[in-house]
Amino acid sequence: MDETMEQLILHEDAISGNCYKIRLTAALIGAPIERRQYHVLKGETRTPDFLGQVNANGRIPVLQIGNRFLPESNAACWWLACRSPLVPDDRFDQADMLRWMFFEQYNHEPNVATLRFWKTYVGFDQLTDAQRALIPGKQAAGEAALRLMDEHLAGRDFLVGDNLTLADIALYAYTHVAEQGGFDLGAYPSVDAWLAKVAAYPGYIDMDG
Ligand SMILES: N[C@@H](CCC(=O)N[C@@H](CS)C(=O)NCC(=O)O)C(=O)O
Repeated sequence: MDETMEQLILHEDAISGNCYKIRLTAALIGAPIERRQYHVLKGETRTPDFLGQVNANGRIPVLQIGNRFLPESNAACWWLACRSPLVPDDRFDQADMLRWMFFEQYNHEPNVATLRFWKTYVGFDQLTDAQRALIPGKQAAGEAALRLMDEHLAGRDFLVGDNLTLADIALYAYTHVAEQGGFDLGAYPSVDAWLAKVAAYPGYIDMDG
């Protein structure tokens, strides 16, 4: 099957950085993508139809490729870009790119993205006591992730090698809106400079695009 001919549909919520990663990857490689919206705050990814047909894990983003459904943002970015210059040729660099994408999912997104979601979209007053108790730990862990990126990016243009890769896209998505989660990006000057380089890349679209 020639999968390049298949229709691509992104099941998403426009407020989600995980969904934005996929839109940004598609824009950078020039892949047309149709968008289908769900409100996560209204539980629209938890309906029997969504769970049965789109993602049994009850979450967006899901990239629909023809009649197949691919959940997990970084897997979808990989599907789109694995044969493009957004993935390095060098075997070590390729693995290093994956290293940053796993770091994003384990150290960065659960802290930086969750605090943004709670503070900007759910609202402090609506949080449960258990969620409020998690805030200081997530703040500290998010700051540690941003610090590690900042140290790595000092003297570099991009996270891996000399070019933009999926590692940059994965980490850009929630870093550029980290202030909405209460993180001070002014404390990370190399991260700040890197954000500007990603935003200046040919084909870049912003989160509202
Ligand atoms: N690891 C997943 C995380 C997906 C995820 O957490 N999605 C959130 C929005 S960003 C969601 O669908 N939340 C709705 C829910 O859990 O009901 C990815 O990278 O795609």
